[in-house]
Amino acid sequence: MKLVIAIVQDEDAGRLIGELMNEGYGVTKLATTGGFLKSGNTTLLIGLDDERFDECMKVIERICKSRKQITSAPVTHGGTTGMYAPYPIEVSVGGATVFVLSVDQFVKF
Ligand code: 2BA
Repeated sequence: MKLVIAIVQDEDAGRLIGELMNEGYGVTKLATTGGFLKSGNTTLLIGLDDERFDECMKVIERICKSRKQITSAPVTHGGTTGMYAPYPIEVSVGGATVFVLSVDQFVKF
């Protein structure tokens, strides 16, 4: 069994969850915040059997789109973080950032 942790953009989350649920996956949605942009994104926890892993990754890849975003760059000045440079930068966010973990044990009470 595996646990897929997928960080996706909010814009894609609803459709991705719908599709995964239709396909019979169990999904938990967490409201999360990206450390760099400091804006909201969505993290999905998906526990699945190994045989379903490839199919799940294909669904994520198909639905989650990469988008450009303009932001002011967070900078560090003399150990002080969280200040912003006065010029905008363009970053490419997502499709999806996916971590895959092997699950030792899965228990439901
Ligand atoms: P954020 O941390 O808000 O990052 C948004 C996008 O900003 C990133 O897109 C990347 O293109 C850019 N970016 C991030 N850190 C940067 C830096 N130090 N300098 C320049 N540009 C930077 P993605 O790579 O697609 O990441 C989307 C979101 O996935 C991230 O949002 C974060 O929430 C998560 N993420 C990405 N890599 C991660 C990792 N190694 N561990 C945990 N979460 C991660």
